[in-house]
Amino acid sequence: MKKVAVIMGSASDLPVVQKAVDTLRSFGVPCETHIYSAHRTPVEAKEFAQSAREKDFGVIIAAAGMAAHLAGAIAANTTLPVIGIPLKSKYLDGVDALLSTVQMPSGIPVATVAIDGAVNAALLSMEILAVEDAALAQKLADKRAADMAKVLAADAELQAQLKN
Ligand code: RP5
Repeated sequence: MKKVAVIMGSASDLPVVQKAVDTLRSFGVPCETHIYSAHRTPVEAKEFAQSAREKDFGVIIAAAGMAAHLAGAIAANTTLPVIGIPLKSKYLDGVDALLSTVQMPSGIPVATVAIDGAVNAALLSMEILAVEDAALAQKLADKRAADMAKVLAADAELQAQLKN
């Protein structure tokens, strides 16, 4: 199976990014996590992106806050699919990172999830890998079914409480 790379701009991003790593691990999908910054370590970020395909990565997740250029900078240096996670920061609540990540120029796509949307980033990365992996696709379908059962159980409980 191809690996998923999970890159974050700073060690301070780890509490949110950890949820992506945990989600990938819970599905048994191999992943590798690094701290590379578009601004503070631009050479390392570029070299990682340029070598990712030959290192057997299939998808790259890139998480950053503030003027979040990491996902775009990585996407500029690979044709692997790149998923951007805009991270919430203390001044602009993550809208700064959301706009920086989502508003990519034509030709360099970044699939942007919600602010702090680390779990969805992991799920989307696995949906991409699952195009060519039936066993992984089945695991994703099982999770959807389990999530649906939880909502239906919560509704049944609500109906009983409210005596609808
Ligand atoms: C971004 O700047 C990082 O992704 C992080 O979200 C933000 C702040 O970084 P630190 O100052 O906490 O290292 O590049």
